[in-house]
Amino acid sequence: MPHPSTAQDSHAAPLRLADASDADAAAEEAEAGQARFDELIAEDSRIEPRDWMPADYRKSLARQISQHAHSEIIGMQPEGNWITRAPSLKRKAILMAKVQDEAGHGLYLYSAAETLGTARETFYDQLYTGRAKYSSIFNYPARTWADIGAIGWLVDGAAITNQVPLCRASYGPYGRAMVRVCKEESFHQRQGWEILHTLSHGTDEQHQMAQDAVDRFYGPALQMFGPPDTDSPNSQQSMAWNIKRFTNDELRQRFVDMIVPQAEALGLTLPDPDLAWNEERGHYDFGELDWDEFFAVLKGQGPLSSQRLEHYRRARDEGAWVREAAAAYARRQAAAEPVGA
Ligand code: FAQ
Repeated sequence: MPHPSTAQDSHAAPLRLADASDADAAAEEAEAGQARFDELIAEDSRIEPRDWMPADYRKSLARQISQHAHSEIIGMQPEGNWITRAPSLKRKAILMAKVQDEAGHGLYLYSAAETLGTARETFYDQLYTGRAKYSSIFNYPARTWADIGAIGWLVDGAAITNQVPLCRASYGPYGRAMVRVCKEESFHQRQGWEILHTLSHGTDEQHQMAQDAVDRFYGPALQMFGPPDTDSPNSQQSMAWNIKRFTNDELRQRFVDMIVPQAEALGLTLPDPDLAWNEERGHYDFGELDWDEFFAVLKGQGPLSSQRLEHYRRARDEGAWVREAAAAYARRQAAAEPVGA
């Protein structure tokens, strides 16, 4: 009878050989995958879900796309709050359509994120448990009807400025989702502009309401582009991967340049005494934003951070029976109708 350790060794040796050849094959595959990935990025082509991609690329995309999806979903709250109080039937119908669009954007984005290999329930749980980030802007209250105008004009305006370049993001499902999202965001921005224009040219009180909304939303809207480039740990790599095409500061500048003449046309002022045309740069200079406030909001200390999350949790809990019923129905349908029948 062989010695126990000899017996073990005689079984273990071929296994180690198999392990080694598997590891070699995996390394070769990764090397070829990386080379193909680098080639696709260098020629500005798209990466698709079944393509090999570096683990960090996958992780960073899942991070950005899921945060983006969460923003759309939480972003329904400030405006949803005004559906019952919209000043006319027409305004109510428009606002309902807009809020539904935001839900749709969230769903396209969760679908795009899911193609990276993480189930959407995992992303939902990250939001539910407060571990996920979503856009800082949605932690601010919509106090008056004019805020709905300011959200459309400034928040959707900032979203479009940020998202148009994302239509060219290297990850196919994300870029394609952005094309449709941007078309809808353009309508959203337009309706916000129209609300503010009406108020701005209404009574003195209405004009003041519009000005007050712009005063409160201007700074937080500029912060939607993210921290200054010097404080943006993800930008450089995201740009090397052709996910982001411009830095946070570049897009912020583009947005300021766009809204200054629009504010003039609205008859409203932007609340920044340092705002001035810089002939040499060919851009508007603008004042420093309150970055302490921004980072506090990111830590969950925004004016309505806990309320937003609580509302999301309540809606999710109360909707559990609908999801269960839909899943049971889908199972029953699948059992009754064999695939291809
Ligand atoms: N709020 O290194 P960076 C909308 C985080 S959709 C919260 O510069 P990155 C439609 C960032 O995630 C609005 N967190 O990061 C709508 C990172 O954290 P992490 C949402 C922020 O990714 C309208 C850390 O700080 N849009 O409005 C914010 O390169 C009306 C370091 O920052 C998108 O999500 C922020 N503002 O650049 C709906 C667009 N900024 O993950 C309803 C897609 C940064 O390392 C009503 N996303 N952080 O822990 C992007 O373009 C980018 O992710 C940026 C941030 C530009 C947001």
